[in-house]
Amino acid sequence: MSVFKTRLKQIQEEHIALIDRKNQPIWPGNGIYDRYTHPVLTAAHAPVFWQYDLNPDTNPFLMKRFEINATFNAGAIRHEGKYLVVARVEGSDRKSFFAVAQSPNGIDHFKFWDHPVIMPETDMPDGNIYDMRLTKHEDGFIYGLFCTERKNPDAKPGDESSAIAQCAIARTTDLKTWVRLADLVTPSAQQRNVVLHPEFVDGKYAFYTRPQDGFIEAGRGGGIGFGYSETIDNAIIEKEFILDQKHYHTVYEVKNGQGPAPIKTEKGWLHLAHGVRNTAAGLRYVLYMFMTDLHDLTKVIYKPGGYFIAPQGEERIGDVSNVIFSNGWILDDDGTVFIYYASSDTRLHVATSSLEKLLDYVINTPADGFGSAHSVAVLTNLINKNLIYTGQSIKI
Ligand code: M1P
Repeated sequence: MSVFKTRLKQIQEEHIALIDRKNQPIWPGNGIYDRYTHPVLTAAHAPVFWQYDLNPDTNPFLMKRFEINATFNAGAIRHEGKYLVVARVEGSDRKSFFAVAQSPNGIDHFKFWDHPVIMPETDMPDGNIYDMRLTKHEDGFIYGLFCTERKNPDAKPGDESSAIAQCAIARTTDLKTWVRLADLVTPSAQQRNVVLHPEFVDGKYAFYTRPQDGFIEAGRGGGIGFGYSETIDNAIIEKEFILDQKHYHTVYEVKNGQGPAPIKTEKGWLHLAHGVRNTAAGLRYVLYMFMTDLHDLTKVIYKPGGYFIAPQGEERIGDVSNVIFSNGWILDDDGTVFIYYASSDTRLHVATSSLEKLLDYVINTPADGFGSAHSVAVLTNLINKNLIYTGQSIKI
């Protein structure tokens, strides 16, 4: 058999085995959600026909002609009975683009659609696009808000890193054909992690924003912002309110950002967000949750202290290590919640929970008391209640 044919057989068999691989929950977990044994999407999930020229005459060694480096930070939606993620796919050239992968059950057998998303551009071409948040809005469209990054026109000569991040807006009804609208205009120099609220608020479109001074630094940006626009075509937010501030010595002390669009519950709007702190080993990204009031969207009514998901085991390592990031979740009809989170800017995982469990977690987990003594008091209270309840300490 030729090199070409031998390699093709091996590559195809390996790929089929990967797509067919079943995912199993890892028990007992923490009672809040279940992690799974395997990531749901990796670079290796990219179809063979994306990566190789499959003509033996033009590619006799069956070399990769288009290397996929990573598949991560994905928007998510249940659409026509399928669990869909719109993943950030990154090539070896560092450019990200979007591609839809579908699964019959939300936890395994994720398979990319044949073509990546053809995202139209505005008259300012995008340098890089990533991290789409999907919102099924009550106006009837599915919106994808994502970061568009372009070289900073004011960069000093020789500075090839300085960039401007802004919120791009596109809409669709089928996730195949996308119409690009104008980028969101806000009072802030840069924007990332912008999310469209699913309902009108006083007839206006409402946005969760993340004002930031620089490309990396949130600076005086303060936290997760919120603002309104009269329209979605040429959307403009005149004023941003900070609804969830960054805070000294917490998991969101350097910066934070809204994850997916919040889920409406009878108790309030359930939010998933990421928080960033600095360490001697660099930035550490974790997920946390909070809830806002049903009627006053700028009022946080519950906020558990600490992280909800932090990197564990192999999740800690990747292109940007020590990062957990999420921009997609799906609430199913039976109350199951599929949380799609990426690890270390490299791969995508799922964790499953339920609305009932997440409400219990958000409402009943102690808030951050902003000091060690408070944490010890909370722990002591729990220990004492348990000792009274069980009548004794557990002797080992
Ligand atoms: O590398 C970690 C994350 O960094 C950025 O997030 P933030 O804007 O909060 O700093 C984004 O580039 C995100 O894609 C990435 O996962």
